[in-house]
Amino acid sequence: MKQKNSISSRSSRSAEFPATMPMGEFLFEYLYRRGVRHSFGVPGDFALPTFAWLEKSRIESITMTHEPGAGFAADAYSRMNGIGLVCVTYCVGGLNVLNPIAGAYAEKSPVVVVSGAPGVKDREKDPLLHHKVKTFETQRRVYDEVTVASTVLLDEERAAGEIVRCVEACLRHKRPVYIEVPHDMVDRMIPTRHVPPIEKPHSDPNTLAAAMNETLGLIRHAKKPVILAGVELHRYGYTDLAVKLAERLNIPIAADLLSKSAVAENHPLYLGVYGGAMSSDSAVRQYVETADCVLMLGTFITDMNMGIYTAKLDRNRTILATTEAVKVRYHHYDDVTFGDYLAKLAAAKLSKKKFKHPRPHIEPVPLKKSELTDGLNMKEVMRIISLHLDDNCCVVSDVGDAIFGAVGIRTSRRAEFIAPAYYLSMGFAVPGGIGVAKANPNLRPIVIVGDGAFQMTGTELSTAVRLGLKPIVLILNNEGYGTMRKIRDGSFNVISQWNYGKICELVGGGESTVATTKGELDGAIRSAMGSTSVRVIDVRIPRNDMSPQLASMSAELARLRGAKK
Ligand SMILES: Cc1ncc(C[n+]2csc(CCOP(=O)(O)OP(=O)(O)O)c2C)c(N)n1
Ligand SMILES: [Mg+2]
Repeated sequence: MKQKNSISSRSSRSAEFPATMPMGEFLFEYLYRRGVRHSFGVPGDFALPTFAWLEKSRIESITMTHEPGAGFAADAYSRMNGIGLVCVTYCVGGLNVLNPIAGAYAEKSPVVVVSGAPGVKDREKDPLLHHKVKTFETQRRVYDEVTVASTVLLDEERAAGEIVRCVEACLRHKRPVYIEVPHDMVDRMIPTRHVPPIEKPHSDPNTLAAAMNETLGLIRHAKKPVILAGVELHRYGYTDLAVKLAERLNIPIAADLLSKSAVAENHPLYLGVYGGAMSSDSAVRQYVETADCVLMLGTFITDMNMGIYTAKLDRNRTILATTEAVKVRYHHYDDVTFGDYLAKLAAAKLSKKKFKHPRPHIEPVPLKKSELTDGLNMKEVMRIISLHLDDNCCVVSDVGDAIFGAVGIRTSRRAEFIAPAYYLSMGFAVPGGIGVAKANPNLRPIVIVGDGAFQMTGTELSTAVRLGLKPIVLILNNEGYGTMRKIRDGSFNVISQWNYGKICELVGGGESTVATTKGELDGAIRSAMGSTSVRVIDVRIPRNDMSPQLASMSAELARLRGAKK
């Protein structure tokens, strides 16, 4: 009788593995059981045997036009799905996808990178093999900088344990991991016996009690508390817990740029996006900065989230609880997990606070007949987009004024929103839309991308067409690198003016429109919403226009960088 080995799983998907399995089969089956359903990548000779196992597995493999696109798609997919996968070949592919993986590390997105690699035999005597950079270890060493775990599967005995260790680290830390698969190892039978059990992090009970004691004291005394709902609430599935806490205590909630959409924007306790000078409106900024207790739950304190250091949050009245640490005013509590802290907080005895909304939810104002022929500007573009969003939309924003302007999107329903709002790598949104649609087929990606960023990864529309996806892609066409022009202008901000609509002909699918007025944009989005294919809208924005958020941001950046305006 075959010996069986069981691996515990976070879900009912746990089942027994045969005592030995081909490495490639175990790798993809384990990833499948831990939640991966799609892989994004580009093959290569060292990776072909691994791709063959991927093809035989239950995971759908999606070939993209370029590895950065695969990386961004996998990142967006991981944010929505809880774990994602990118498969590439050695160095030429792996190093091509490095930037998106660095972004995933910075913004805590759980992506598993599987890279094909030279075989055990190839590595003997250190020959000059194609795709090798310095040593056979180069790619893995580079990846150690952007991952929480890495392994090269050179040892059959330890391979299963190494795969489990890396995948579990990815799930626990919500950050990328790297698994290198030598091409002559992937078909070998590996034992699944020595798979380590999954260890759950736990809190030190006394430290947890002390942290809670100080937290509750601060909340009890607060007359005007506020919750800043951070992105980790969404990543770790704690959003509902935080919203219930807010509802029970009647404490208002603000989001930040990374966590925008974590809370439904029409929730009676929702204030808007806070980010210092980059806040969605002055009422949000005013409320948060005059609160006597700011409860930051899962918040990333980044320069962007905090409006390039324009945020005024005094430590004396702040609590910061994340997966990394719990800090209450000037005290730092180690060994307290985010989950335990939130659970205790949610269960704590506290009385309701008084709260009067400074500016109850304002829905975007519908277009009047008299304004239909008006030209476009960023503020109006965001208003018009807001008018069309519903629960089935996911706004995927690229970097540039798309991301600043998106702070101004205010929906009447709960539309999702994702953006590389901290790492800020251009090229995220078009492939990101593909990742979103694969992670949740019920969501329609509304991609907002600058003309410059579109020129980086817009070719992935080809992948969207092939997969039958229907993103609506709004290209904010302001003739070049508008954001850079606002900080410091020069010939380096000039790009070629493309005929963007022609991309549909090039990729063999979709339809395109040009929008120069409010009425044309409104009509184009309405028509796109009713269509079942890729829609590209070339949105003509005056060269010198910018969103109100970018105006205050670029003034801050120019001041910090010392540029003369
Ligand atoms: C990969 C990458 N390269 C360069 C930059 C620096 N950068 C930030 S915004 C920007 C210009 C973006 O231009 P566009 O996409 O047209 O958006 P706009 O600023 O015009 O709204 C550049 C070059 C970046 N963030 N990411
Ligand atoms: Mg531009």
